[in-house]
Amino acid sequence: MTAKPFYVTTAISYPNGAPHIGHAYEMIATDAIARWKRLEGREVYFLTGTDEHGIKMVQTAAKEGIPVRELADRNAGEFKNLAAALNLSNDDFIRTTEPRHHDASQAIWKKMAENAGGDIFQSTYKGWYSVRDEAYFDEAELTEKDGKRFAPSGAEVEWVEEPTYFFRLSAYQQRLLDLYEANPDFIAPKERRNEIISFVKSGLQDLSISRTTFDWGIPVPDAPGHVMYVWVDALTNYITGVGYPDVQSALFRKFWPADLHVIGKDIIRFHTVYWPAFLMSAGLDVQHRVFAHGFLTVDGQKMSKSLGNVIDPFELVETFGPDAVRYFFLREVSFGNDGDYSNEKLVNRVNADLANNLGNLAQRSLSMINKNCEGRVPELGALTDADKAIIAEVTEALETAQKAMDQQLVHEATGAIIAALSSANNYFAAQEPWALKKTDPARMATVLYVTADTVRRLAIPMLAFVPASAARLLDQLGVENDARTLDAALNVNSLLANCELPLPQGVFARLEKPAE
Ligand code: ME8
Repeated sequence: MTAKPFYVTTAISYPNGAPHIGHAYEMIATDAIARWKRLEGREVYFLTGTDEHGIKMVQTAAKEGIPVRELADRNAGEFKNLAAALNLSNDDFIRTTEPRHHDASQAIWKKMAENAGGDIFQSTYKGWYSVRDEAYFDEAELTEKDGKRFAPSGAEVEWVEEPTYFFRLSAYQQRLLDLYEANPDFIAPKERRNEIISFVKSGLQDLSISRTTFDWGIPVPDAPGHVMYVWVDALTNYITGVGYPDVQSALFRKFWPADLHVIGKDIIRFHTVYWPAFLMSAGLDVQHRVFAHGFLTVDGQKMSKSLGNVIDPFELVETFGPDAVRYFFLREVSFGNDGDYSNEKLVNRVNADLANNLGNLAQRSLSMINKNCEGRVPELGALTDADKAIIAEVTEALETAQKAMDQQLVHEATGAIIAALSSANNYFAAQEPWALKKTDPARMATVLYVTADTVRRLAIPMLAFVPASAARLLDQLGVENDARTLDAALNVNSLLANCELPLPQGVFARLEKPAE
């Protein structure tokens, strides 16, 4: 087992509104990845937070008639609450309005400006800007309708002309292509990688990186009137979070470069083109990998305030509980593709996999142990072919899940575990331990042991996905905390015979679809 540290981040969200399920989804998936790495025995640092500068924040606050800081404070609090409601295991929550982040952003700016080539220069930006995307666009990327122009996201763009600082992005074209070439796993999923490579090959323009028409941002060092373009400071959060500019700090040395940035598919360019170029310019190592997940729709439709179908993640957690919500997204959406939410799909998925499959197996085996084995882990006798087959299948499922998680294919990992649980349910039904009670109690004990050990081995990886419920299951099996690792899950038959177990209690209640 490798004990290499692992640094993973979510994107930081704009707190211009309350969090929606797209934000919740990204948090959940990243948390599952972080928890899995901890189960591997790695020291993990998991960062999430809010991206509080930029013109979008200014405009939203103006619409609400409140100071920008008030808007940022209110909604940043909501994002923090969401992390807690979803039972996230983040080690830090960064807000880009914090002093530590101002220091880091100004420090990286200076490094880029001082770089041998002098990567920052003053000029005038003339071009299109999308406030909703907080992004600049070339004329060629836009579509036109009724005299208005729109970015690929559908957001309207506006013409801006202002004196700004530029980052010499054009100088990084070849170095970026070399980076992608040398690191085939830098961008995932694969199709995204090809898109980015052709974008970079088509030629990179220098990037405007300061704004002069508003002041809600981090001041550019020694340049009165200029604040940093929001994406310069936003991306920098990933190094602020581990102590930059103190590159000698223990945190920075241990965790930078980040192992994985988890983001949505709309912001790949920022993470795989701009960010590595900034890092190279500042003389810092480039992150190892970026995984872009898909977008969520609701009942097949895009979420929007006007359609009134924006789902409040707090309400979801309130109705179904955090583990059900987590599980649904992790299993139902193929990570990297778009996904759809509906109450019905959630209820069906959670009932089928958690209540009827995992919950059922645990409850049936544990209550038989309670009644027939004096509430103690039974003795294991000689193994039959059927026992050996289910044990081997569980081992295989754990290996498949590990391979999937190495690629962040969370849905495949959960799928492998659930498939093994189905087989275990079939094994239990076929062995009919209840019928063995009178005829062959020793054989009954073996079947119950094999089943309980199977629940143990499959509940351990479930700690990454449904942490609270899986922990309750492991409590009921008397599994000590230090035995809750993937190595321990690979160890066969390590439940302690004769260990006294607590009274079994159902962990997964069947869900009802809420009334519309
Ligand atoms: O982009 N489904 O912030 P953000 C799935 N501040 N994911 C979604 C989604 C949906 N419907 N809507 C948004 C920003 N996301 C920047 C990031 S990082 C240095 C700065 C994802 O609040 C989106 O793709 O618009 C992004 O990864 C995250 O939620 C935050 O989006």
